[in-house]
Amino acid sequence: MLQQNKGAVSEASQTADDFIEHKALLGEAKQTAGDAMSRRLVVVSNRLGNIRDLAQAGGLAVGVADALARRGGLWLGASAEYQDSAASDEPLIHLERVGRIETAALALPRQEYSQYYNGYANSTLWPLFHYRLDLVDHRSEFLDAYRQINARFAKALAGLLSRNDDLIWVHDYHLIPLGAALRRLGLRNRIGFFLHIPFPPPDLFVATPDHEELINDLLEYDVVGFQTETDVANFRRSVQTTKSIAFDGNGTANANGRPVSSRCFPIGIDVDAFARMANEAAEDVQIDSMRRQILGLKQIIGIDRLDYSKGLPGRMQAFARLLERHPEHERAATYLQIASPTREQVGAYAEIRAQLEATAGAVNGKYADLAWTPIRYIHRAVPRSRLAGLLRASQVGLVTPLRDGMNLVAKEYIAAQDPANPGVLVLSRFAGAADELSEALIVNPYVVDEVADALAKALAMPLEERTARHGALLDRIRRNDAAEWRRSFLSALAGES
Ligand code: ADQ
Repeated sequence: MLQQNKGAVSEASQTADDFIEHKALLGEAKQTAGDAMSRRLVVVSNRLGNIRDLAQAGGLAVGVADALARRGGLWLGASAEYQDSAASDEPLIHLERVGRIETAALALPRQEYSQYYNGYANSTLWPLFHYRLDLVDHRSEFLDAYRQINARFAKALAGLLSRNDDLIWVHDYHLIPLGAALRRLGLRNRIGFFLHIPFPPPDLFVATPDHEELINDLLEYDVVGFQTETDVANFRRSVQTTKSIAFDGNGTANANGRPVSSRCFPIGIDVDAFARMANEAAEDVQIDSMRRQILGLKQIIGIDRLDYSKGLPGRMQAFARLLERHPEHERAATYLQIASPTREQVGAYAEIRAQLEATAGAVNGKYADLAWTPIRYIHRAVPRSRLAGLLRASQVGLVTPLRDGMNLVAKEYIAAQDPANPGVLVLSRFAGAADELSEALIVNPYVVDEVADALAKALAMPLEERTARHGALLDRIRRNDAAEWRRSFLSALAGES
């Protein structure tokens, strides 16, 4: 049921205007750090995670749902339903409660949403932040829609807040201007922003004519969080270049008379939950694995959204090079690539799909015989429980993005392994995860021979070396897991660290 924001539920009955008036009556509430756990958490992301079925949820949803469930909280995201074009400009929100979590799905105008999501977010910012200036599409109507949608999110959120000590946690590149839009509405709450994707170096960042606006927006947050130290350094240098504002030794800068803290919070996974799922593999996954065991076939696996940042054609070429340079792997190794459809309205994604299908076809055409298909390529979303089983049943995890904020599949591969007989992770040095996972075989994905040789090394690695590497990696992903990620971000957001 969609309803007008005003009066939707008692707790959320204020409009933005009511809220500002209410705040004026209260006066500027003093911001104290307080106990992060006692303050309501409000999460905002472009889409809502599936909190009814967390087993099927990845990344962000796993990371924040637990915090929301424990302390109670609100999650605002765009609705899958669009706003009727004849509707008034009041935010149209569908509210639902699951346990202690309230979700608010905001209906947005279709055309404006598309120019914001397919346009500015995924045709301008995504390629720019993944160092792909060649793919950046600048259009003034994209930027206008991006700002307009962020203003709609801000108005909706202001109407849903009931307390000025609610902690607000904004996620990802879709919502960079949200903090500034909330400030314009008079909000003085602590607001934090976490960027899930890389932040480019200043030389690339200034290639967008909007760079100064984006930096001004980011400086309106109290905490700006990144996946890696490299991203933090790129951000700080970009602030220095565009605004001549420097960060101190603690990563804090003084902008607009307020401190802004910038730090790295590497995202992690729920290791035990993923390991359990991997252990309970579906029957057909087990049968497939037994069949390979009987045939003596080892499996290399890749799991990704079909995105040009993931380096998929190069990965297939590296597998073909493995067969060329190490012919003992012909009929002895097989490569399974699951690449789920994503952002198909954006031109660059149609191109990568065609390129990948052509590469898979060419390699199979050259090497396949009746008993052996070198590359199995699945262009469909696969349930997570199945993915976990497939990761466990694969002797090599191949994760070779050209640029990636973190890459959770790398961590999921480690969690899924049997510690007594683990597989080997081959990981791109350009994934944020490479900073933590140094016991993986780290490769440069641009050098096909290097990836092919790492695959050969992984396939031949003795048990003793595999268990030693895996043990160290497992320790690392346990230390930096999903709980630690949200604990450290929320403590910084509450001003406690
Ligand atoms: P993504 O680019 O989506 O996320 P990634 O971290 O690898 O990249 O994947 C997120 C989740 O989606 C994982 O849990 C994975 O299992 C799942 N997934 C991937 N491919 C799938 C498929 N084909 N079918 C089903 N599920 C699939 C962005 C950033 C990353 C960052 C995350 C989290 O680009 O760098 O790690 O956010 O911050």
